[in-house]
Amino acid sequence: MKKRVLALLMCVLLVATMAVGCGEKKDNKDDSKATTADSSSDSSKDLITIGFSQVGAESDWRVANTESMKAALSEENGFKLIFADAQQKQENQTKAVRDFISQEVDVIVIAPVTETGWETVLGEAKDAGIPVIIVDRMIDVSDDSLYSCWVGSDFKQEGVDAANWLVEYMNKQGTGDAEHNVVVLQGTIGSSAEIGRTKGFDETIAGFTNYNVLEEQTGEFTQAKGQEVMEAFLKKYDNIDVVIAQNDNMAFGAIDALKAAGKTPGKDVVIVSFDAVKAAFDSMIAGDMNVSVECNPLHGPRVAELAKKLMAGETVEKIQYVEEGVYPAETAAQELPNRQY
Ligand code: GYE
Repeated sequence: MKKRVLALLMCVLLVATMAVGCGEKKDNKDDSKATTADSSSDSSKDLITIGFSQVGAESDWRVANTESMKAALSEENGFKLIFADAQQKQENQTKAVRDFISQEVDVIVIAPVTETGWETVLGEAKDAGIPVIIVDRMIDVSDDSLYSCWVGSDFKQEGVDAANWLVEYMNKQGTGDAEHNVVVLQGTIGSSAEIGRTKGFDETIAGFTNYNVLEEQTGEFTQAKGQEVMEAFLKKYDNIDVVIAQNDNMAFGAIDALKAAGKTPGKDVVIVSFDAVKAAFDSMIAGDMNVSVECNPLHGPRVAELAKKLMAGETVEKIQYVEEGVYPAETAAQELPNRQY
């Protein structure tokens, strides 16, 4: 019995000494080291974990977008980024978002492949209390509380700009009243970039009855598919004098197809494109492309700022458009050195 009491007393003493030891440590010199070590592990705990579901790597634009996001959502900037490439398939994005939820990330960022099909999985993110930032393309949901905010381009305006540029160009060439036969290489069907550019262009050009849109077909935003679809158009129609390519990479494919068919893109056939990536400026300088309507992919810094604000409980603007211009061939040589992507 006595032994037990003694053992108990010793235990109490030991615990008390340890407690005092801890208390003392707070004030002694070693404390600075402990604080530094603690704060560094704390700071790694403080990183905001972002799960980013990216569309894929289908175009120069997309690659520039990924680079911008990775650079801005870096550890130095206070983030831990989990990056998932959906390879242009929305079902991969749904899976990625579910993985992010089970990993309990702080914020989910999605560049959606298509606009529809988001309700269920975003409902799951909402139930888990994880804020969602949509970037680049938009989503079509009836309940807009399923995402915190969106940042991207006004794709319909880009389509309007393309049509207006074309009409003005033909007027300047002195062929404003002539018949013009247009083919359109569309992006991924159901993506905001395709929907907006198609609508903006079609609605505007419909106001000019001498412009005939012969056919619109998807080239999936890739160079290879753009070339393939253009080859098929060339077999079917011998009177094409305008190509609207809904991104630069499809335009590059179309240019190759036209050259292979003995045509002179940029002259016999006017090439109107979107994105304004560096390679498009090279193509304009070479005389192959006539214009590229800008679409800015450098969303990383805006997304980083939004994520920090959301984590701090601040309110953010729901919809944010980025500013964009139109770059015709005659400006290309002067503009190329200023291009960031
Ligand atoms: O135009 C295209 C890319 O959604 C704006 O996706 C983006 C589009 C861009 O593949 O090149």
